[in-house]
Amino acid sequence: MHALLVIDVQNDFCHGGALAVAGGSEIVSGINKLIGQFDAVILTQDWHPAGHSSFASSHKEHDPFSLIDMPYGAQVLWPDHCIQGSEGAAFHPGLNVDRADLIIRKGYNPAIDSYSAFFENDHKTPTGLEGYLRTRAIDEVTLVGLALDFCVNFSAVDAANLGFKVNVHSDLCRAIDMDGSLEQANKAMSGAGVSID
Ligand code: VGL
Ligand code: ZN
Repeated sequence: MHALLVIDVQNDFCHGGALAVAGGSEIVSGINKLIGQFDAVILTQDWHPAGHSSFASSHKEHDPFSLIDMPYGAQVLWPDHCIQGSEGAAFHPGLNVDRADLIIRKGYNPAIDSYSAFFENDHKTPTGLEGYLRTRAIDEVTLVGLALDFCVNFSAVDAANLGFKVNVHSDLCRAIDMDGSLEQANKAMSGAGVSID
């Protein structure tokens, strides 16, 4: 059983959004075309409460895209984005969401960011997705979406470490690419056994 995992194709990561990823909107129609080819379709939705600890606005004297130390490790500080219930947190209006079996929300814990669809950034607190996949006998996942060097990367590496067969369709992903993050992500994914095409 093979699932398509569509990562964070939300307005804030697309053209005009609060944390727009260059070319983010371009992947929507290609993702829609893929959706029919899988046994299961799962969407993730970045879903932060206002004042989330990953927002630069929550830390005095820190600019967006700077790094801080959190109890669980280094954290990039982001512009406010994907606030629960906001238009920015909604899926891109062109994405075919009707065929999704499951929507998994992440980043709702005010104190911990969650790039991965499987674990929060402490690499311990589960989102529940692993159990969902296993109980549906899904052993292979293909990932597409935003952003390739953050949420797609962390999700793909976690999935591989959990023992799933993992593919990333990089033509249906776009990257933020700050300070070599894309190169680092490609290394991490390859090292974990993720196949990237
Ligand atoms: C993401 C930064 C902050 C992502 C989410 O979807 O890659 N990046 N929140
Ligand atoms: Zn986020």
